[in-house]
Amino acid sequence: MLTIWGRLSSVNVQKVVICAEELGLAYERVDAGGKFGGLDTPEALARNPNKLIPVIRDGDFVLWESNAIVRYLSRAYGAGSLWPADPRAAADADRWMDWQCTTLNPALFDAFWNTIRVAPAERNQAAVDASVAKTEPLLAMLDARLADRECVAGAHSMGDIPLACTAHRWYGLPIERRRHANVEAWLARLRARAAYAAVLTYPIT
Ligand SMILES: N[C@@H](CCC(=O)N[C@@H](CS)C(=O)NCC(=O)O)C(=O)O
Repeated sequence: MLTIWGRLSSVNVQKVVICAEELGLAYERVDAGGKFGGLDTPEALARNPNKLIPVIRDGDFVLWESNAIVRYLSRAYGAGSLWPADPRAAADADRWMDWQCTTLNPALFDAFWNTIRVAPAERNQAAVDASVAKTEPLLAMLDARLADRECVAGAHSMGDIPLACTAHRWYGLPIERRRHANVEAWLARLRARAAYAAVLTYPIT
């Protein structure tokens, strides 16, 4: 049985849960992190010395880093579906996963942090504005990518999962944003899948 440690309000945990749901895996999710704590017990530290979630255990194999977990589960249990059979399609999906964690997520983080996690009186509006200004061109890039494809790597794949979690967060922020019709349509298509619907209705907190 697969065990997933992490609270569902974390985008990084959301990725792993969507992946497990898409693959139809039997799993147990244990709330950890945030208000649940539990990241600095000796057992948790042995699983992940970074004191972060998500972490999984699959048999005797323990793994942390959300995108690495999505890749592992996809390759182990979704060869030919979440893990595309064509090496170029797999690399394409992989590339968009890296882009999510190295480029898109850092760009929108300040907008998320200051509008959701920081008390209104302490909000740094300049940081929100800078973050939105950095994120909009990236979403335009994703929008162009999705102009002639169902999903980022063609057919639905692991590449869509991290991006969808970040896009869900973006569209849940109380900010003014531009319309990106292809991104919005892609996110709606993903939300229509049971695995995404189970997670991407979770409020942004
Ligand atoms: N690069 C890591 C980042 C993990 C991370 O930052 N996790 C956050 C939640 S999104 C965390 O554990 N925060 C501490 C907490 O929730 O208590 C990954 O993608 O898994």
